[in-house]
Amino acid sequence: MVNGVLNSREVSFGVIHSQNSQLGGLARLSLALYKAPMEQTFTQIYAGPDKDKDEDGGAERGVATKVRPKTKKPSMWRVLLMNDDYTPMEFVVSILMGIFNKTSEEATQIMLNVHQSGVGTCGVYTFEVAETKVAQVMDSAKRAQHPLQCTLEKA
Ligand code: TYC
Repeated sequence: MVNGVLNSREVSFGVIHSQNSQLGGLARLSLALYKAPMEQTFTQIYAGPDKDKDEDGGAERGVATKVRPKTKKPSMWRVLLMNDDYTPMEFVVSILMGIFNKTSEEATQIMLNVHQSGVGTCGVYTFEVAETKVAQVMDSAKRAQHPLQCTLEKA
């Protein structure tokens, strides 16, 4: 199966620009998500012989493609903070204020919710904003030598 992205509304058989195989899996994912609002995505289901050549006495063969309509809204991602027994409460509050732009009251509420329930939401963002915030949290926690964990999930 080959996945790709085309600019045009028409999907022409046989013209499939394969994505750069040198890119890593995450890079390909980011690229696809970034391009999604502007372009159509198609999936090649089966690449058989050229239908026009009629090499098989008129049997229905060829390249099956699915064309999806243009996507307007980007998907949203929830950034989650995990509880642990060692990260100081003050550090978590400072992370929520500094990276997630919460007020002192909001940050304290979220921190206490995570402390009591085990997990809590810091915010919901587009993929690239969410992954940047997760990286900032993990970097700050690592530098301060706290075991604080932060992840993202599709909203
Ligand atoms: N449980 C931590 C403590 O008692 C505080 C804490 C809250 C840690 C939220 C992580 O995401 C967290 N010091």
